[in-house]
Amino acid sequence: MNFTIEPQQQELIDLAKTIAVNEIAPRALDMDKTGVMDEELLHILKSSGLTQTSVPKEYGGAGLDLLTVALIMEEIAKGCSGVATVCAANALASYPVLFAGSDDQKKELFDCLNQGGMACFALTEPGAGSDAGAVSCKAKKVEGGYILNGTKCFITNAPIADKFVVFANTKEGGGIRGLTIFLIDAKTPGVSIGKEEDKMGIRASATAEIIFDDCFVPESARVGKEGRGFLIAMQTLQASRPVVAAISVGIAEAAIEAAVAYSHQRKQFGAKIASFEMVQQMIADMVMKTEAAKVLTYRACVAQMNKEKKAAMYSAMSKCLASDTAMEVTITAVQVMGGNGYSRENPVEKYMRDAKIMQIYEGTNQIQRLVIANEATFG
Ligand code: COS
Repeated sequence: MNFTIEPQQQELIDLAKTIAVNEIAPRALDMDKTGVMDEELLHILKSSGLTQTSVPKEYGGAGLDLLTVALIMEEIAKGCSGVATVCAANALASYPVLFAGSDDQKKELFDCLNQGGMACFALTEPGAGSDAGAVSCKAKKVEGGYILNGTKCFITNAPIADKFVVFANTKEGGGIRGLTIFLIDAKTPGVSIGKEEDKMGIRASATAEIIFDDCFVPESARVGKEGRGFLIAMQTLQASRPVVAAISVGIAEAAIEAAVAYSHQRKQFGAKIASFEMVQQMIADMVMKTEAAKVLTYRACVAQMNKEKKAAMYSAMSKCLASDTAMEVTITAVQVMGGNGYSRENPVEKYMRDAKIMQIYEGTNQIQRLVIANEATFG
């Protein structure tokens, strides 16, 4: 696999690394405890371009390719994967507009992100998660636009978003052929934020319901054609899952770093535990599996960038392998660190809680295996 990172793109990856070390990691445990994103940190992320990684050059952005976005998110996730999730959610919300939006819609969303605005991708509902086609939020056609009614749940960034990319059904009987996308301003009458989740991990990122109550949006808010929403949702998730993989790799790398550092410092039976073969075996497995997940993640980005036929399969494989690896590696890191790993004074128990969501969001790993099996068997 060959890829080159342009010097300008490398600069942003290096900047992400510096910010992760100096600004994110020192605040991570505090944000984990309070469940609130640090305001000053959010400002730093916005002003350094890390919330705008998806903005194309022609709309005033850096025009980053997917691999660079993934490498940036990997660095941010080493500091805190909740923070990486906040930044990546803006990219996730951008893809439907990039793939199907009009020039005006792209301008609207990307101007907002460039000015420090935030966005969210609102697909999930109480009855539509893995079954993304089962969206019951209704968009009824009326004179000049649509009226939306329904509730979205588990929406990352909802409480801080200025723009919502919303999936609603325009067909009477529902079904995937009725799924339609709308770009909606958070201040639109009839839109409100519902219950905010008190989550196990990635607690720096806010997750909440969005409620639409007779919310009128003009026709110009519709992104792409009526009924094209499911296909665009699939294309979006295909593009975004390698980013989840990269965040997972970042978590695993942070866990390895903490476990290795601890193994050099902790002494038992008169020796550093790093010298014990059973500890070495745990570390060898952590490093080996993380490296494999990393290579597959970058491969999935390249497959997506080159529009390879098997890009959807690579995307699903990278997300599935990297998140399973992050889970395993973080559990092992806690084991290496023993009681200290279990303590909230050290970050590895946070990494373990954070890793769990990587196996769940943007399509559970069971769904990823379905996608992989479909392509491997019938593709
Ligand atoms: N790119 C483009 N089109 C795609 C696609 C992709 N990656 N994946 C599927 N499609 C298309 C198919 O080609 C098919 O089109 P036609 O009807 O024109 O033939 C259509 O979408 C339906 O595909 P399929 O029959 O495979 O759909 P299923 O209902 O069986 O569902 C899964 C497929 C389960 C894979 C899909 O619903 C899914 O990904 N679910 C998880 C959703 C998710 O990630 N939710 C998390 C919340 S969002 S953060």
